[in-house]
Amino acid sequence: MNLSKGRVIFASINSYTVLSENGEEYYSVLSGSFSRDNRGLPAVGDLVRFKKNENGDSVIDQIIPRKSVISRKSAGNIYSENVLAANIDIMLILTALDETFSVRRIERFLVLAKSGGVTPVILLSKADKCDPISLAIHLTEAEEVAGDAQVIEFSSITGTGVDKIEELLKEGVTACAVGLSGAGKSTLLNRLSGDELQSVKHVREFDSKGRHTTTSRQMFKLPMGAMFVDTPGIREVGLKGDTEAVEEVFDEIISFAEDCFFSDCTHVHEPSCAVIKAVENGEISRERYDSYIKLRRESENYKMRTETPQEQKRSDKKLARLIKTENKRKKKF
Ligand SMILES: Nc1nc2c(ncn2[C@@H]2O[C@H](COP(=O)(O)OP(=O)(O)O)[C@@H](O)[C@H]2O)c(=O)[nH]1
Ligand SMILES: [Mg+2]
Ligand SMILES: [Zn+2]
Repeated sequence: MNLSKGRVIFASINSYTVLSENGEEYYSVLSGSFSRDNRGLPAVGDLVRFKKNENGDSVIDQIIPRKSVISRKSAGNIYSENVLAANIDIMLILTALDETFSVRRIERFLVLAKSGGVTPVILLSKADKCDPISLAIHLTEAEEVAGDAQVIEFSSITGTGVDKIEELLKEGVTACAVGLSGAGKSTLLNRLSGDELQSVKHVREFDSKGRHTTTSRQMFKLPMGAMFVDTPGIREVGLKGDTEAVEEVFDEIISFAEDCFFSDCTHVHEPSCAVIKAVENGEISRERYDSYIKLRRESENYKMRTETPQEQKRSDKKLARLIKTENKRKKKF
């Protein structure tokens, strides 16, 4: 079979747009022999092998292994993975400098980035709406949770800080913007791209040959060279079972754990716990600690629910223990 290589630049329910290596766009569906193995369905950013048809459209046959992925837990009570984008280099975590500002949400996205092998950058948007004092406070708050991630405040209206974002978006880079609906992702995309992408929110259409007739799609080429994925607003950012990613994001908390009495200390109820001590004497903020426990529990919960029956049995016991320790913690604080 004569397969071509391309990249998914638009994905919806069994309907995709694939950009071929020579820059042509093809309307695509999955082939009958599409192998789902454990990567699931194609997502925006996926590199795929696809077969062109005589009528000008195409079928996707397989996903080429991903080098990174932005994925979360599916919404609600479903314990499965929902891939937002694949093969992403930089996750642009947008948080508006207004009443929606939340470092807790930033922490969540940082875990998602670490977990998927994506470099996070924290973008504080709508700087024009924020007075200098609040701006300085929010900037410090963001830097406190950022770890090694860069923090940039910017405004798509005045252009402040946009040059710093542009510097990151060179040829060969794929960036994905995430954040609450209304955080300013699409406005940033428009600012970065100039006028060409005004049709961001238009419904896409294909001509009879299966090619795009509008400029609308989910992944865009920016004038500075990078590809930019604009995600629709994300309301729920459920974590999957990557507890190591949580520990990485909260590494200053973990660094205290070396001095805990028990080597398997959960830092919830144990005596001589150096983490709890650090919370009590103010070296770790209560909010930061609570956030760590919450995200860790969420990850552990996912992990347990996606295990095999044998693993599940062991985990049930562990879960019971966790609930017990959690109740003790509630009594304690
Ligand atoms: N004042 C101000 N408003 C902005 C800025 N960026 C976006 N907005 C406004 O915020 C609203 C939501 O922006 P949008 O880009 O659609 O957010 P998205 O849901 O994250 O894509 C729109 O009314 C924008 O005009 C900014 O830098 N400053
Ligand atoms: Mg948008
Ligand atoms: Zn401890």
